[in-house]
Amino acid sequence: MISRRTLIGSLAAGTGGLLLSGCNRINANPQLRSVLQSAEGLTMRAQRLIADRTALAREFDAADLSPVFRANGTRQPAGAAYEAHRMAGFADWRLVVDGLVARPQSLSLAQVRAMPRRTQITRHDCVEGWSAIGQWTGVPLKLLLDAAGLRSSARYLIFHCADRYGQADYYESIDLIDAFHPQTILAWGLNGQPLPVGNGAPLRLRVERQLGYKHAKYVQRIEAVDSLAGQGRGKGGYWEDYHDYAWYAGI
Ligand SMILES: Nc1nc2c(c(=O)[nH]1)N[C@H]1C(S)=C(S)[C@@H](COP(=O)(O)O)O[C@H]1N2
Ligand SMILES: [Mo]
Repeated sequence: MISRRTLIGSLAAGTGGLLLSGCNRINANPQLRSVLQSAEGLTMRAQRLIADRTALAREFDAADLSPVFRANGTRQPAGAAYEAHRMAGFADWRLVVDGLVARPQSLSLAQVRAMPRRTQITRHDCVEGWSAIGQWTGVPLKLLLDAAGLRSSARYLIFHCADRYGQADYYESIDLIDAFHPQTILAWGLNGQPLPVGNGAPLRLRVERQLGYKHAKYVQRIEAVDSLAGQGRGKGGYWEDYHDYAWYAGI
């Protein structure tokens, strides 16, 4: 597995600047770079990071779609329970939204699909060094959170997945800036079709300002918490816990 640093370099080189974020633009400007290396730059850098986080990820046209959207990591959760759901067309799948919420939710796939939807064509960037452009359709996460009524003590959302990866249950987490970002959706459709099993059926997270491993597939429960400490090994996700990946994987 290549490191995240290597990946960013190779992605940036391979996409002719598409992925270049504020940091790369700053690096090209020696004067600004020296300011940012100073103590004063610390504040500026922090502000820029916060300001940038609400910006939209680039959206593409239908002509840009990858011919095949690769499936990566778990391609089908093991075990009889998931297999039974798959055979039943996920009719009995439930999405639970609980934890620090006023009104815990347990929604069927039909109920999730009946909610207002957003469709977006975006590029997925995996740290293993590949990217793909797909069209995702799903419910804005904000609408699920509004239905559940987040308590003011909530700081993070944990996405509990139906698969194990390696030795542990796959999970991921995001903060509320990403949770309420307009392009953050719980997707049930890919390229105009129901989400394939390989890509996370029946529901998977799209959190477009972050790298691929943050996009939890096979989501069965979204838990609002005030700290990441009680989950897994405490670093906020499977890759964070077991492979030292960064919790914040913003792009
Ligand atoms: N539940 C679960 N979610 C997951 C993974 C996984 O193995 N299990 N792999 C992650 C990684 S590393 C990537 S790159 C994307 C792959 O999404 P895709 O299969 O649609 O390409 O899912 C992410 N979410
Ligand atoms: Mo990935």
